[in-house]
Amino acid sequence: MTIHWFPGHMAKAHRMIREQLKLVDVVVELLDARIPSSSANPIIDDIVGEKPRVVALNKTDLAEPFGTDQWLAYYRTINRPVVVLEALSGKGSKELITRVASAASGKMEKLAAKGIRPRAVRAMILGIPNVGKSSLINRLLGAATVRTGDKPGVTRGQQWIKISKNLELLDTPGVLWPKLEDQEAAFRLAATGAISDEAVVLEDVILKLLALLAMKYPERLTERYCLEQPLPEEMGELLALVGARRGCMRSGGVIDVEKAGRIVLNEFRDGKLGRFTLDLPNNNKMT
Ligand SMILES: Nc1nc2c(ncn2[C@@H]2O[C@H](COP(=O)(O)OP(=O)(O)OP(=O)(O)O)[C@@H](O)[C@H]2O)c(=O)[nH]1
Ligand SMILES: [Mg+2]
Repeated sequence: MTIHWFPGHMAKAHRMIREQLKLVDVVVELLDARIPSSSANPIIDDIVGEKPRVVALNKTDLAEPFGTDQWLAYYRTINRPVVVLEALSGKGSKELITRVASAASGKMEKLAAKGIRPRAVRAMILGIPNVGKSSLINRLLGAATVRTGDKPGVTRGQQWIKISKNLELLDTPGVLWPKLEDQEAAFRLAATGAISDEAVVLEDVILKLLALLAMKYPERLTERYCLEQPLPEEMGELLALVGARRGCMRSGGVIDVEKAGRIVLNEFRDGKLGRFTLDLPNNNKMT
């Protein structure tokens, strides 16, 4: 299975992002705290150029705290402003605003020195599909102004939103990059829901996820699905056990392993199997 997802709307979004960048003072790079390196766009340096950049590690409620701490330390060593965020609850969003303002302060001072009237800071929010860009904007506004959803590819156009007299944010469509060179990273993107389920062989993603969970986190599976250790080595058998526990039956009393697989995938994505950090800094990945 090769995972690849770069539909036409993403190529178009890349072009729009490059055009809009001229108007922007700061770029907020939203990363998924569960997979900070897999969710980082490898061409972002090229896209962003010299613009000030703030990293926001989002969905930290779904990531392991020790992993998030390691990523915070990493970004501090490379002197990049970084914020821990939960766009859904709003935790960390005030700190993000402060960071954005300070990242833009140099530019604002230059404008003031030229006698240009103070204006709102303009920040663009960039990130992979489904990472929480639109949720962040809604949270900051305190209202469901832009559309969000639990699948990738919800935002299609870009939209400037006035957050306050001091800040305007540009919501952008989630983008991946033309070639997912690192297929392990691509798997993590698919498993966490950044790649459309329709664009992958979902069964393969589920089997690989299950193998990862069985190897690294067997106790989470035994606890959640009331299974006994040791777990079967064959993933099909393991899915059948999950299916039996959850009453996934086809007619004739056959266990519906496909349904069982989707349950595991959804519960992994929702945090019901616990918090996961699948990437650590310095390529010290968890799988
Ligand atoms: N658990 C958790 N879920 C979040 C968080 N932030 C966003 N979400 C969920 O993630 C999903 C995607 O959110 P969106 O805001 O639509 O993501 P997006 O980055 O705008 O996605 P695209 O427009 O498709 O690029 C939604 O189901 C949100 O509820 C968070 O901090 N924690
Ligand atoms: Mg969106």
